[in-house]
Amino acid sequence: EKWPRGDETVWKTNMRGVDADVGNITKSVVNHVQTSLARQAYNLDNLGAYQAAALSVRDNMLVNWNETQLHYTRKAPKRAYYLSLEFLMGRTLDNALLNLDLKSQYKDGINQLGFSLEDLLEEERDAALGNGGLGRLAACYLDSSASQDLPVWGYGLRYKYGIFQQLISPEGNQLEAPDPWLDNQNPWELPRIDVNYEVRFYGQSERLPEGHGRAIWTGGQEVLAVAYDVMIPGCHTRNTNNLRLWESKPKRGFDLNSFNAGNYEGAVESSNSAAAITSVLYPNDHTTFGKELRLKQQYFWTAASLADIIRRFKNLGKSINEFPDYVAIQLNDTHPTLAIPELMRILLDEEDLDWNFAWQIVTNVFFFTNHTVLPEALEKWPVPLMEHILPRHMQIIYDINMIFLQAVEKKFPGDRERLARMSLIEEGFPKQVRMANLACIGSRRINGVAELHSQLVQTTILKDFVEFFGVSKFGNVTNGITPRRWLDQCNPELSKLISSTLKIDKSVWLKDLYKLKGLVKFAEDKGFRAEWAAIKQRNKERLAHHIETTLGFTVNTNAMFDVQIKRLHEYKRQTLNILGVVHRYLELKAMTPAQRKKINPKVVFFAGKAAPAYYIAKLTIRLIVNVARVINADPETKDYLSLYFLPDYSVSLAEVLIPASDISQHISTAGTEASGTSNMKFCLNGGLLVGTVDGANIEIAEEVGEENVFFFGHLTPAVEDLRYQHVYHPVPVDEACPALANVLNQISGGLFGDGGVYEPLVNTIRQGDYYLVTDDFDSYIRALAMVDDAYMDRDEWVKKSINTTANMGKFSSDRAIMDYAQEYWNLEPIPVGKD
Ligand code: NBY
Repeated sequence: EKWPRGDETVWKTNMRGVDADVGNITKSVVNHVQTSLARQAYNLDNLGAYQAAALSVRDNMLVNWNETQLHYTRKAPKRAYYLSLEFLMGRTLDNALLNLDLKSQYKDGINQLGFSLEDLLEEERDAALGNGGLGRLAACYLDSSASQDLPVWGYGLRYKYGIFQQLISPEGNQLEAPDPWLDNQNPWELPRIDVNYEVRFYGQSERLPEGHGRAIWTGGQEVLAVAYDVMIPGCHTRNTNNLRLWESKPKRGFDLNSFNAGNYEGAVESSNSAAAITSVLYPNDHTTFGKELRLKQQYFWTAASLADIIRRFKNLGKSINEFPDYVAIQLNDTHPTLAIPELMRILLDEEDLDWNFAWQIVTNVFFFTNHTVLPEALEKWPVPLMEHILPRHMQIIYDINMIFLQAVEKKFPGDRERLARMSLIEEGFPKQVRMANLACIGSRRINGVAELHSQLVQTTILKDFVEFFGVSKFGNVTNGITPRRWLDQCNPELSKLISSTLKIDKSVWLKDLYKLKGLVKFAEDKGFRAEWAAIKQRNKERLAHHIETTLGFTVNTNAMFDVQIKRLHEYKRQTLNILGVVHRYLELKAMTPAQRKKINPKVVFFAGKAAPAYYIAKLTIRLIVNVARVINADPETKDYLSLYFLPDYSVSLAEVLIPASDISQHISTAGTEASGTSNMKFCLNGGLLVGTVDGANIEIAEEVGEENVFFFGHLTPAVEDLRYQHVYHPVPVDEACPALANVLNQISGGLFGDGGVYEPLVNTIRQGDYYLVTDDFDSYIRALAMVDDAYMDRDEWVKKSINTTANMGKFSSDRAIMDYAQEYWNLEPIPVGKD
């Protein structure tokens, strides 16, 4: 058949490229207002204008997207796929305009049409398809893959509802409301009704008698997975990658058999249950609940993604044993681990390969990233649930386990405890499948997300596996962040100052972040320091303005801004922070007015969501809100200390908070925070850290110099011992830490409203103190005092700030993604339009 059909010149002359010209931009925006939106100039509001602008930008992205996909198809390189149940994308328009280098033209065009681009940007709802660091990391890696011209696609789920909206009741309780982010239509997605797969659940699996591990899986429920594509533009490159999100639909709108039998409700119910699979993101970070629907989400998504990947591979016309030469699949935590038995099922039952051959392919395709060593976060699925929903996969998991344990027995004869620890099945009532063990033995390589964390993975949760496979199967890729969103987009003034100072176009240093080193020498330049400080001040005013307009509070912008923004969790120790605030408040109260005048004024900001069922985390929010209520109203102290809990933390709120911070807190108990990524974002924007010797804090200090980080607290090796002591000697807070005891007594005594309410929270410290608040409190208070002292010498502080930003090159997600490409996936950049 001839392609293109018809007259080739008609096709060619009508194909458009990216329009950079303001005249064409206004033409395309107006065209979208008239036709796509069916609206007119006289009744167009900001939302409509945003949608038209977004559709116009989308047209430009699509030109690049099409070209990129065609280019990849022609070159047929090895591709990598990033499987993540979460992509915390935030807003798209500003990022797309910057990556396409079209922002100033659109600004002019939008102005000519009587709107302001800044206003339109605010109309966009965040795509909040993630919980926290893990989901945002996936989004940064997509940006870097496209920017580095790597052929990488993301695969995820198109949740109808993203992470819940957080409301705070007058008493200070977190309330959760749904996040119907698709209600205004989403201009950034392309429905691909023609790209769909059937996914089976339940039914029966029958092993074939002479089957070499083969079986036939039939019956049960079949659900349709429909693709939605989201374009991922690279920075200053035509490469535009794809994020494919699956939506679940009933295979037929109605089950006609039930319908004909008069069971109308039953028919509708089956259609409801299919759609339920992708209806909502699970709002837990760091705990698993073994919910049936969550398991169905995981299988639905891995099955559809693998079917799609295999179909694309088969179009190359290669033989199946070449699969690992053309495909690498990165598992973002254990959530997609079912892809391992699913690929085995396809190779055995559909491709007729024998077991060993299939297993060899599988173990060369998958790569696994671990994001936590906290025991409560390690995914386990009850065997009875797995047998019910995925009977074939349970058989395969048993087969994998049997063969694996035979090999372990051979290497370590008679070591029954080792076998029990390494088994894919944890004994108990019920038995459970250990997903981390499965991900580990089914993958080519395994990595942690910062040096310390990767060491802990190898010496704690996967120690036995290191002894079995050898250490070379295990590695580290320290996390990174995209400097496009987390500097150029969120802090445009700083970005401009950097370009003009270094005399390097931002398109260059944003893609080679080590270039920031050139700023070091300007730390000694007085004029430069003044400009640097003035930008920080304007960012503080921008945040204050945001708070004033959204919450109605007037924030003191002459104060130091101290920020802790992250999911609420005991291991992250927001408790330590709020107890520190109370301590500071009590000290201020004890001072004379003259003494107070010498104090460095400070505003403390918290933001973050608690998992809806995490009682202690929610109580911590309540305490913060009520401490804020009291101290912000105290006329004696409010000029020196104020406190805000900003509701409904999001990517967009982070973009306003981070550039405004003088200091931020990353204060997890040593050994518990795998990496942290907001620590990198603050430092990149010239904010300093107060933190524990944990996660990526350690590597940040290595890069920027220990003199520029305020470290405190016990080190990882001490943690286990201290905990052990607490078990046998319930923490004598009064002797161990009188300052903390005083704070706890004030809270219990009702200084911030009914003290009884906070007893369960206070008791986590008095009894057990698993996260060592008592052990680290004095050292924490001393670190904060050092922060105050350092801030008093503003010139020195600004030097620290400049030196910090200047030494953040390592933490670009471009470095991280190239590390994955080279050391894990064996992937080459495939730039569009350069050959
Ligand atoms: O991943 C975070 C780590 O805590 C942080 O230190 C690290 O920087 C970041 C990126 O590597 N982990 C995280 O965000 N985890 C989750 O959000 C999460 C979500 C769901 C579940 C477990 C963890 N789950 O089991 O459902």
